[in-house]
Amino acid sequence: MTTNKALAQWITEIAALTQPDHIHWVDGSDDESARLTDGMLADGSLIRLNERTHPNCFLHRSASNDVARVEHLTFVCTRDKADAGENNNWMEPAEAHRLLDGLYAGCMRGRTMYVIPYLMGPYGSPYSRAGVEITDSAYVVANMRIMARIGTQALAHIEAGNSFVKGLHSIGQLDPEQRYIMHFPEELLINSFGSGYGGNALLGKKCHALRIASWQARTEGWLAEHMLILGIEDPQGNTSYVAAAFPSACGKTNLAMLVPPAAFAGWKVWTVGDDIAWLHPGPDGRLWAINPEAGFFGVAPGTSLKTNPNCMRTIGRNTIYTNVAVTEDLQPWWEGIDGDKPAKLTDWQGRPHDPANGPAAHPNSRFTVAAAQCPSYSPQANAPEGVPISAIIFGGRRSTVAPLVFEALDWAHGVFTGAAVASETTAAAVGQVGQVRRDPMAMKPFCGYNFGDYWAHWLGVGERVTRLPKVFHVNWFRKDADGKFMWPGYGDNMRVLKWIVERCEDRADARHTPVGLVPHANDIDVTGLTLSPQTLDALLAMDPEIWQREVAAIREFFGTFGSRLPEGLRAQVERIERELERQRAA
Ligand code: GTP
Ligand code: SPV
Ligand code: MN
Repeated sequence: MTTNKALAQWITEIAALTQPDHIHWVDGSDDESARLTDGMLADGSLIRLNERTHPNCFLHRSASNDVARVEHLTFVCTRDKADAGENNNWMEPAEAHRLLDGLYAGCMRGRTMYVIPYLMGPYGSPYSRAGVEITDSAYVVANMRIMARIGTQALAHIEAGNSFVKGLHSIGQLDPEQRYIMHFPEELLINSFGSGYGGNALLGKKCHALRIASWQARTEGWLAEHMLILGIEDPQGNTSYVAAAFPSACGKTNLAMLVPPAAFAGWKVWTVGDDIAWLHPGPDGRLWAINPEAGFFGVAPGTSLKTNPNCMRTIGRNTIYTNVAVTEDLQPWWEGIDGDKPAKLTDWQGRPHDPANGPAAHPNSRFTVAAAQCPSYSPQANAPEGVPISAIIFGGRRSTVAPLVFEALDWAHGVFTGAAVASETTAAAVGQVGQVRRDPMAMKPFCGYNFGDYWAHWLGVGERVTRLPKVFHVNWFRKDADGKFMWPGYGDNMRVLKWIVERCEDRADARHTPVGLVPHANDIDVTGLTLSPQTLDALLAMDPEIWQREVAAIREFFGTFGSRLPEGLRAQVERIERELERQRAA
C-alpha cells in the first residue's frame, strides 16, 4: 500500500472497476521475481531455455495476433482535436473513457492486479520521472522489472511528493477487435487494453517516455525523443556523445553497441541508451541527455556475433526472449544468428518449423535484458546530469535517395532534415512492411501532440540553447540495382561516426549541396574496407533531380499540417527548391 493519497485512491477506484481477485504491490525484489517466474513457468506463459547455454533465460510466445505495436489502434485523446494533430489518431476524451471503462469493467476477475511503481531515468536525477502501471499480466511485470527501475525505491520517489503518470493495462481477451492504446496527456494518463506486447503493454516505454513525456517536454522546454545515446572515445581518450533517431527496427540498438573495425585501434563506443533519450538544456548551454530506460527491448533477427557482438554477449543470460524460435536443446534461434540453420527448429508459434509457414522467429521477435549486462555499457549511463550531446543524427531505411551521410547547414535546417525523414516500414508495427513513409524525427508513432507544434518546439530549442549540437542525416540501407545493401553497415558505421565527430571539432572537410554538407570520398576513413570507389561515390551522391522530386514530396507532406506548420520549415523548403533549381539550370 502507499501513503500517497492520490495513488491510493486511484488504486481503489481501478480495483472497484476491474474487480481483481488479488492486488499485488510490486516491490521489485529478487524474491518476488522468482515467485512470479515460477508462476509463469507453471502456467506455461514462460518456457525455461537451456540452463547450461543460457542461464536464467526464458521464452514467451505471445498470441499470434499480438506481435507488434498497433499504430491504427493507438490514440491521443486531447480536448482539442487539433492538439493531437494529423500525425495521431484522436478520440474525444469522454468518449474514449466511456469505451475503455466499458472494457475494463470486471476485466480482472479471476486475475491478480499488479501495481508497479516505476522510475524512468537514473535514481537521483532531476530529469527522472515516475509512473505507476497497473497490469494483469505477470509477463509485463517481468519485462518492466528489466526495462525500468521498479518497486520500493520508485514508490518512495512518488511518496516524496513527485508527480507520476498513471498507466492502466489489461490484456483483456487479447482480441485485436477490442484493443486500444489510449493516451490522455492532459490527465497524465494511459489506458491500454487487449494487447500484451512490447510498446502496447510496457507502458513506461513508448506510452510514457515518448507520447506523454513529449507533451510534458514541450510545455517544460525539453525534448523526449526516440533516440539512442552513445559515447565515442577517440584514441586520445576524449569521449563525445551523440544521440541518434532512427525509426523502429532501423538500427538504433546496433549503433548504440557498435564495435569499431580492426583498423580503428584505440576507438571505442560506449552505450548509454538504445531507444529513448530525454534531452534537457544544461547550465553550460549544451543539451544533456539521459536514457530513461534501464534495459533493452531489442530486435532479435539479424543479431549475431558478426553484426552485434556486444549484444550477443549481453543476451546470453538473465534474458526474456519473446517470439524467437528454439533449437532441439532449447537454445533461442532466429534468422541471421551465427552458425548453420539447424535441421530441426520449433518456430515462434511452437510448431515444428516449416519454411512454408514463414521465418522460424517472428521478424519482430525480441529480447528483454538489463542494460547493465552490456559490455559497452557506459560508466556515465547513470549520471544524474546525463551526458552532453555534440551531435544529433537522424536516419531512415531508404534503398534510394538518401546518401550515406550529410550534415545540416544549421539548426533550423537540421530541424527540417529531421522533419523530412522518410523510411521503409518494418515489422515493429502491424501493417505492410517496406512502404516508404514520412517518419519525422523517427517519432511518427510516438509524438504525443501535433507535429506542427512539435517542429515549432524544436525550432524554439534552437533559440534557447546556446551551444547547439550539429545535426546529421545517415542512411545505412542504400541498395544497388541487384537489391543488395551498398554499405557494409554495423561496425563499419564507425567510419561515418568518425567523420561526424571530426565535423563537430572542425577537423573534417565537406562539400556544400542545397540539401546539406556531404563528405568527399576521401573524407571517409575506409582503411581496411573493401569498397569500390564507384560504390562510395554512389553512396555519397546527391542528385539534384532526385532531390527536386523528394523536396516536392516533403512540401506536400508539410502541407498536411496547415497553419500549424512553422514558418521556419516553410522557409527551408523554399530555399532548397530555389537552390536545387539554380543547380539544375547551371
Ligand atoms: P527498435 O527497437 O524497433 O526501435 O529498433 P532499432 O532501431 O533499435 O533497430 P535494431 O538495431 O534492432 O536493428 C533492426 C534491424 O536492422 C536488425 O535486423 C539489424 O540487424 C538491422 N540493422 C541494424 N543496423 C544495420 C546496418 O547498419 N546495416 C544493415 N544492413 N542492417 C542493419
Ligand atoms: C519500437 O517499435 O520502436 C520499439 C519496440 O522499440 S516497442 O517497445 O514495441 O515499441
Ligand atoms: Mn524503438
